[in-house]
Amino acid sequence: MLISPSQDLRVAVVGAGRMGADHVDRLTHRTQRARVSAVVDIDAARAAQVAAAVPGTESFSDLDQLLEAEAADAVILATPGFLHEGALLRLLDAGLPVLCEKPLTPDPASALRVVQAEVAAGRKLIQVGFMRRFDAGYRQLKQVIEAGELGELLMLHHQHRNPHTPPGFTNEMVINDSVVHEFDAVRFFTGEEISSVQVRVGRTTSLGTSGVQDPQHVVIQTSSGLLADVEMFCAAQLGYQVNTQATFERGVVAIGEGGELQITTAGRTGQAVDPGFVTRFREAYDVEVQDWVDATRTGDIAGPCAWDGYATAACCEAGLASQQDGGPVDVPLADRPALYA
Ligand code: ISE
Repeated sequence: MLISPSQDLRVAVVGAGRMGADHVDRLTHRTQRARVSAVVDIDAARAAQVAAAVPGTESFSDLDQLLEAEAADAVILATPGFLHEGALLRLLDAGLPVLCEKPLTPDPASALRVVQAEVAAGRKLIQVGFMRRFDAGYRQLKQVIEAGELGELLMLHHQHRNPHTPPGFTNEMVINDSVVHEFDAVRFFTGEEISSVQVRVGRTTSLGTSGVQDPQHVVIQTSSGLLADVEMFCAAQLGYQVNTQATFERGVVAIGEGGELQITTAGRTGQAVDPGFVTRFREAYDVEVQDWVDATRTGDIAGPCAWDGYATAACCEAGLASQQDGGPVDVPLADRPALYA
């Protein structure tokens, strides 16, 4: 699809929950060369309420209505993951580009069906919303790895801490909702597939959801043998923290820590901790959406693709299997189609 330079890309936001509403705000106030043309949510009142914030925006309660009305050039899909497969297959069929919030789908079998449908369509229409790849620190660390100035990358250490667990939180969500980002980060930093995943649990906080083992310790091995470990702590109470330390042959590079204002007041000194991922990664989301808009206008994508969504879903499945007995579990992958070479 080629959009003429004088026209804005018409974007429909499908799913008007927290992330969907955040994308409507971003597209309206901070994104160039695009506008929200429609909001879709199964809750028609919610869709209308979010659409009302942007004059001239239509609202629909169903994706088919949007497609019939031809009210969008592209879609941001922000519904829960279990609804993604059906929506993505319909969007591929309609030839509409889509930025799909993670996960691509909740399991590798359905993710592979989406990959196969895109391969059959013959072009990349799906970008997956792994927004950390657009974070300045992540990009700088990737450059340091590629430049090789500090020698070979030897290990990665990740800490991922959420303030609280939402109602209904489960052990599976620790991996599928949160560690999935670390799987993508390790693949992004190393450029390699992950070959095995091991999840171990030790002491559990008394401040989380009953029945959920938290924190969890995840050891990831890539195809060349690099080891990465993750402390995933979902009810950490302290705010939202995402840090990575990369150990090289001749040094260590840390991202996520420091760089913020050092504030001294009322007998204490230190740095503020972000309340959640929407603020911690606000700039990354902005860059992600702007790059996606600009690539979409020329018929391209600008970031992680459906294959990345499939590969991380396979890692999650191995993580869930490892949660059962704590042992390492291999990550089997289908052959990578030429479309994703
Ligand atoms: C949440 O769903 C996200 O996607 C955040 O980026 C992640 O940091 C958090 O752990 C998840 O719960």
